[in-house]
Formats: sequence, structure tokens, C-alpha cells
Amino acid sequence: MHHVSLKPFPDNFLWGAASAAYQVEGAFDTDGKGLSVWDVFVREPGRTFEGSNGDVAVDHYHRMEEDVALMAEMGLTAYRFSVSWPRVLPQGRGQANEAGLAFYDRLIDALLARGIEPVLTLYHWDMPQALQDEYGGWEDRRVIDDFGDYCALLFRRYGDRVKTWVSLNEQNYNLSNAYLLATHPPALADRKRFYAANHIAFLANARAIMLFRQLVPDGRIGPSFAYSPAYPASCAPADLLAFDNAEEFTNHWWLDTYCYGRYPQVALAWLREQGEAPDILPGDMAALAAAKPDFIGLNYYYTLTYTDNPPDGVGLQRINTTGQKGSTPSSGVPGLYRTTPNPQLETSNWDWAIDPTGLRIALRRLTSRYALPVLITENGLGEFDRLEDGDQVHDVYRIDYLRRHLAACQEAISDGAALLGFCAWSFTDILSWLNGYQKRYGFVYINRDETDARDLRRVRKDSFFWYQRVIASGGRER
Ligand code: BGP
Repeated sequence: MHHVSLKPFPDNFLWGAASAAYQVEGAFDTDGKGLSVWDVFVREPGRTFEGSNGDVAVDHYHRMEEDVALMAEMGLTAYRFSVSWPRVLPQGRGQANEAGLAFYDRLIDALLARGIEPVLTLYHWDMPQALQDEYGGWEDRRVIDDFGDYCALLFRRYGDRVKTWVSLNEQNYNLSNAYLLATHPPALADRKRFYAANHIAFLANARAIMLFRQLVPDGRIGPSFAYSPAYPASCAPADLLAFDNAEEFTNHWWLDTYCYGRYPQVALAWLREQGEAPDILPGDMAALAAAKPDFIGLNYYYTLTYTDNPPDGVGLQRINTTGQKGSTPSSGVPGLYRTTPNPQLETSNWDWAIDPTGLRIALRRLTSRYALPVLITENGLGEFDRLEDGDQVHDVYRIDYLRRHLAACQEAISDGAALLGFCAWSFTDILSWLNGYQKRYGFVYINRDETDARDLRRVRKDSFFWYQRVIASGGRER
């Protein structure tokens, strides 16, 4: 679709950046915080890149004022962050930790004082270890009440000031890693348990949205979905089927359920045949259908290209966590699909395809299929950065990536997408869950590496000044 002229970004467009509690806060056992599953998991040998962990992370817990001052200097109009569940409820439920709640009060107030809209994520993967130990976290329906109570606590506490909320962050990616790939806690590889836990997470997401309607009636809420639009490797019908399988099993399985309370029927039939479909109790689907989100949070990094995979074909494979280009193997589900490199696209050093048109396609598919506004809750480039003399970081590759993805946003707006805002991933450099500190995403460089926290100095990268200009011009100057 070609447009003679493009629509501008709307005046109230949110120009944002994002983070997640475990990846920035540090202070993992400070001021009464309980442990999350990640605090425990990272201590098991071999789980993360060079044993990196978020004990200190980028010490945002203690440097929050400085970080917010940098956001204001940059001109951000939104900042997306997550609350650590065990920081505010050390045991996952019961007695709240006032010091933890007060930290987020201070953060929210600091943002509002600078005219930055807080976008609060309720869950960015840090399940309280206490609930994991007690009943297996997402695998037990008791988590629905506990998660609901936790959310209600935050809605009551912050709902007067925070109006834009994200429920679950990347339920699809997190639970796939946790229950299929064994790369996130609790590190299992069991498809039956995966679909069961995922169904319960949907119900918890729905509970949060229903509570939100009562407690923050003037706010808006939606899940953030890790959307990698599928492409077929060729026009061979077998590749089209593989592509169709991938869309159903890796995308519509979540998006249709969030937005319509309905699992894709062909995928459900296949899982039933395999004996791997989730147990759906009476009332479940109605509960899901009743909790339609106000917007879709879109985390977009890359597209994936699929080809046919026979029943004895390749299974799921671990991703590249070293930054050694070309080390990602083909990965798939036997009988359904497998990935194959897209020869049309460049990749990052972590083998993530760089595809701005894929973002436009994502926005168009979401718009036409779900008729909901979209908030881009993550988009960015993880790369090696070099700190040069005089505290300079010339991250031209990141500027190029973001520039092209913002151009795709404008095209999608012109196509008819109701795009609420763009939260770049990430504001400062952060801990990448499995890739350590060397896979950097920030506009602000943090002087630390995997094992040495050094001075944690904040250094504005070239992309910082670039995004500052983009925001000041309402997206016109890129
Ligand atoms: C998303 C997560 C983020 C962030 C990002 C980059 O999946 O929501 O928390 O980590 O991806 O991924 P990575 O750190 O693996 O490069």
C-alpha cells in the first residue's frame, strides 16, 4: 500500500522508553524485598551468560532520581517500568512491604513532576519464589487469586496517578522459555504443562483486567505481546501451511484469546489430538471473553520465516545468547513448522532479523484483526556498544534501527492503525535476561559488565541526542 503523503504522529502520541524491574533495579534483597524466581534461578550454574545476574543490575533502585532527570532531559513523555511483585509482597500475598510500595510512589511522583506519563507493567516475569515453592506459580489456579490481590493492591495504591497499565509482559515468550525451552525458571520442557500454565496465566490476566475496571475505571490496560509476525519461506503450499501453523500456534493462540476469549480452532484440535490441550473448565472461556483489553501492547523486535517441518523434523532450540553472529540453529515443532533464515534481511549479532516493514505488518495485522489501539511497549536493537574516549558512544546502528522502525510506524498510522505511542527498549542499558550486560539496548550507557559493576556511571549515547530531537519535533525530524 503506497500513500501519497503520510499522516503525522498524533499530538498526544507517547514518546517513551521502557524497562523491567529485574533488569534495572538491583537491590534484590534490600528494604524487605522477597526473592523472585529470577533471584534464585540466576544462581544455578550455567543458566545465564557468564553467570550474570540482577543483584545490582544498573542500581536504578538507588539512582532513580538521576535516571528520571535524564528522562526529562531527553524529553520523554512516557516511561514504562514494571513493579516487582516480591518487592511489594515479599511472600507473594499477605503482608505488604511498605518500603517497596513507597519506592514506586516516589518513582511515579518523580515522573509526573516532570510531565512523564507512567506506564506500569504488573508482571515482567518476577514471580515470587514463595508462590513458586508453594504451588508451582502459574501451574496452579491459586495464582489467579494471588495475582488478582497483588494487582488490586497496586490499582488502589497507584490508580489515582497511573492511568496506563500493562498486565502480563510477554506471557507467550516468558512461558515458552519457562515450560518448553527450559531457559527461564522453572526451566521445564513439557508441552502439556506449558499449555496448562499458559491457560492459567490467561485467567490471571483476565482477573486483573476485571479488577481494573472496578478500581481504575478511567484508566486503560492491556497485555504486552511479543509479536514476531510469521512469513512463509516460499510460495510452496507446504511453506504456506507452515506459516499458517506458526501464526496460529505462536501468535493467534495469545492474541485471539486476549481479544476474543477464543483459542484458534485448528491449533486447539491439533493439541487435543496430541493430548496436550489445556483443561478448560466451565466458565473459563466466558471469563476470558469478558476481559477484553483496551489496547494491545506490542513488543516487536523481528519477524520469523517458516518452512515445512516433518513429524521427525527439528524441535525447539536455544537461541544465540553470546552475540556470535550466525550461531542460531533452525528451531521448530515437528509436524508444524520450523524457522529458516530470511535471505532478504540483515540480522543483528544475536541473529535477530532487522525488519522495519515487519513492524508495519504487525501493526496492520493487529489493527484489522482486533480493531484495538496499539501501544508499542518495546522496540529496539541489542548490540555491542563501545565506550570511547571522552565518554562517547557512537551507536549509529541503533539510531538507524529506530529511525527505520519509526518510519514504519508512520506508515502504519497512515494505513489506519491507532497507534498510542512508542516505548523504545530500553532507556538505560539493562541486564538482558540470558545475554548478560554486553547486549546493550539503552539510550544511556551504563558503565558495568557481566561481573564488575564498576562505577555504574550513566553516559548519554549518540542515540540519546537523536531521540531527544525526534521527540522535540513530534517525530518529524528523524
Ligand atoms: C523482551 C523482554 C525484555 C527484553 C527484550 C530484549 O522479550 O520483554 O525484558 O529483555 O525482550 O530481549 P533480550 O534481552 O533477550 O535481548
